[in-house]
Amino acid sequence: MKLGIIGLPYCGKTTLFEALTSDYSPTGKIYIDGNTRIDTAVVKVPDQRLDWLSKHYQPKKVSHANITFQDISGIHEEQKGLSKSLLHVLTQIDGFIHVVQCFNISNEDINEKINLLLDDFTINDMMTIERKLENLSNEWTKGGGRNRSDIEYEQNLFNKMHDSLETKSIIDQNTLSINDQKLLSGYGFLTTKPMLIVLNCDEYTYESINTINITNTRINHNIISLMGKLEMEIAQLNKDDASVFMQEYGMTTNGLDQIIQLSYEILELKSFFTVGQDEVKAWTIHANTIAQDAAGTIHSDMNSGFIRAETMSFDDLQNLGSEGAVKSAGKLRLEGKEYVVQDGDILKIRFSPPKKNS
Ligand SMILES: Nc1nc2c(ncn2[C@@H]2O[C@H](COP(=O)(O)OP(=O)(O)OP(=O)(O)O)[C@@H](O)[C@H]2O)c(=O)[nH]1
Ligand SMILES: [Mg+2]
Repeated sequence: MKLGIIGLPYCGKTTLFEALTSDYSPTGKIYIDGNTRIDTAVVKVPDQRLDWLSKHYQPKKVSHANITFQDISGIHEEQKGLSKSLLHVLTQIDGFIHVVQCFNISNEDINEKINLLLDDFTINDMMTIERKLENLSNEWTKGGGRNRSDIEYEQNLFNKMHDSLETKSIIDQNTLSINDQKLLSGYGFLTTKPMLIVLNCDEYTYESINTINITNTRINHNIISLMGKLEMEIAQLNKDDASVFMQEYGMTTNGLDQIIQLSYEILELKSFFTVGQDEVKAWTIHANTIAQDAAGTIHSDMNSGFIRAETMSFDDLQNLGSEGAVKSAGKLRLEGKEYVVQDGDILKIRFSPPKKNS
């Protein structure tokens, strides 16, 4: 899963990227044209449940869930629209962290800063739809190809999305059927992708940021404020020094962990665990993943030969203290392949291995 860190020039993208990835070396650096540069790093998702499980099982190895961040430069204020090569990158990404400069500027300018980029996204999706409608209309006039009712169906769908962009500035996925969403998934519409807005403050604006009325209707709860530069400095300190530093600035939470966890949430990801003496591991799945598919993320043989998933919840294990106690309390379940795996489930997959050719 890949999140792109985007924003206007000098808003603090690289500062945030470096803070988020301070423990990891970037895995790749790509220049896609003269203006655009992409740095990539894979980061562990902090999870207190995994910490507890590794204390409990004392495994040889502990494996966290991962998330990939990309620092994407090259979006410009003065430029009208997004360049073709940049668009290509943005459409491939699963979600965005949109950094907004809230240091050295007055509070009144913040809404404007947020909207500049969001408007580009809206306009871009509109243009894609208009091009598509034009093609559909040509197809209709020419005839001889696809069924006319299929063309009409798509025309209605794309017109509906165009209306949504005009009234709400986004393509509202909630108004689309699952089939329509599938039909549209290849287009990579920017306004359908989840976005976390990070208000990047200094010590002065951080104090007052909560009183700012963010007026944009496209934003709901996916918004967080932090002091990017301070977070980067803290990320480079050892644990003890970091906590002294945080106390000094009245910081009670680790902003970076919060961002990583929120990223996971906006992408609608969940974790299940596998446990044992060899390894305790967090696995990433989409919300609504069924047990057989979850098993497939561990190994394809577990998917094809799936029998049952022995399941307990992390909370039950933590509250009752041992697997034996969970079993005695009747809370160890045998779930079938259609079971929708819940966040925090601990699974043992029973499966029949494929027969070897003799
Ligand atoms: N005061 C203050 N300065 C910051 C903060 N975050 C970044 N800066 C400064 O702003 C400048 C730009 O920061 P970068 O992180 O390079 O911004 P960027 O968005 O990556 O910039 P480009 O990639 O050039 O578009 C640097 O001089 C940073 O030190 C912050 O939270 N507070
Ligand atoms: Mg940068």
